[in-house]
Amino acid sequence: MDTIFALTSGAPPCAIAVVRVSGPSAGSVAERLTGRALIPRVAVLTNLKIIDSSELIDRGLMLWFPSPNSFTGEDCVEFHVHGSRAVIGCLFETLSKFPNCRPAAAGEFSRRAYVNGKLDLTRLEGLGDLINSDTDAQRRQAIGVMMGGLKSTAEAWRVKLIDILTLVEADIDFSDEGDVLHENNSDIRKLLEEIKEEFHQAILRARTGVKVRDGFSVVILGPPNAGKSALLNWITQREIAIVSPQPGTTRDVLEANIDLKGLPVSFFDTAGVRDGEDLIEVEGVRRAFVRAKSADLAIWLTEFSNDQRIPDELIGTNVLEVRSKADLCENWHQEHPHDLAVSSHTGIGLRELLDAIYHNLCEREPSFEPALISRSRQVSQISAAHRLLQCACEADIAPELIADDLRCAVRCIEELSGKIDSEDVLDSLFSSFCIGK
Ligand SMILES: Nc1nc2c(ncn2[C@@H]2O[C@H](COP(=O)(O)OP(=O)(O)OP(=O)(O)O)[C@@H](O)[C@H]2O)c(=O)[nH]1
Ligand SMILES: [Mg+2]
Repeated sequence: MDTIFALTSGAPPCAIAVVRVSGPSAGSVAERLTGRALIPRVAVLTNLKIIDSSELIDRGLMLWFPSPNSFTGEDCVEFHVHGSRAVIGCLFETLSKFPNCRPAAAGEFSRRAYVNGKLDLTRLEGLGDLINSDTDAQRRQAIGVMMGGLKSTAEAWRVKLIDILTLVEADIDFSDEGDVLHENNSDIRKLLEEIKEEFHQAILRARTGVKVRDGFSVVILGPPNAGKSALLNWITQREIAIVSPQPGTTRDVLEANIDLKGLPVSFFDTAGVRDGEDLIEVEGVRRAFVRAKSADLAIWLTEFSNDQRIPDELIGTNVLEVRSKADLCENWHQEHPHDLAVSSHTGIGLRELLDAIYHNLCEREPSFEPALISRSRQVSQISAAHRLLQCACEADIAPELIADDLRCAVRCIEELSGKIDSEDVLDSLFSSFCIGK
């Protein structure tokens, strides 16, 4: 087994960089670099020297985590050095000179932690999401999973399924007829229905979890010159899109992400909707509608003076009608009291618009409690278990088949926490983790 190393802190230059070394020779590497005896779990200020030389690489902290009490479960040492490219480069070059010591691949520390039983897959996925979290909702969701929320839920499901399986197997052993569930076993049916419903609710909540993890999308559409680009710039507080009085300025779909009260939301600015001859503009409008169709919300933005109705292409899309350039219509409050109106020039109505967008997105979700399921891998495992239970719940099904469905459902739930034999699945999972994790 190789000893691996990587930078586990952010990109240099930075004040302090943390370099993690894990594997069988981590201890001897640390002793040779520092010339000191190792003290477990105590931060030691020490010199780090180039091997077989008195030349100093840097002076920093060393932390020694002997196996099994480390992140990976292996012998592990961390060096906290100054975060310059030169210091890290010199330290890496020195580490590479030790036999069987090499840079870690993406997710390799996590994979070793998983293989050594330190963390199950759900907790590692939670850890990955926590590291990648941009907004508070993402952080709250990820920390719940990282702390083992999904692991313990999956374990409870597994136990319930096995309990029902035991009852079904007893029924098979004692039943005279053997072709349908024994009459006094209506409680088996009840238990099957209950856990099926639990899976169903989990799948419904997962929609929110996936949204919080991956982000919501809001597309701004409207006629040319409606002020779509000015609105995007105001929302993001950046000069992302070109704003000009010339109709047809925006042609491509432009994207910008914001943190909307804790929700990750991507806003898209699009080409003004009109029938035109210009091929590029026609393509821009086509792309605008394609983007809107898969969006969580489309904003149809028009000036008060423009009565262009919501295009048919948006039928079936969640649309919020908004009036632009409210500053040009002094009496809009009296004349259009129910309209949502904004001005990117004066800021009128923009807070209200963001509130309306937030509520619109929230209303469509079953609950905004931090969800435990937020990855498509997890959703597909639970959906598979749910489908098996739907089969098991069918009337007149032989107990042997119910037992089969239950066994398969147990496997699906076990795979949720990572009892996965396939190396390919593990390869693809861990390669999505970053280097140093
Ligand atoms: N008075 C006023 N003018 C605005 C407002 N928002 C945008 N404008 C002006 O309206 C013109 C068009 O604005 P854009 O944001 O480029 O409009 P657009 O909808 O992106 O236009 P296209 O990209 O051509 O479809 C520019 O001259 C803006 O300065 C507003 O709130 N009030
Ligand atoms: Mg524009």
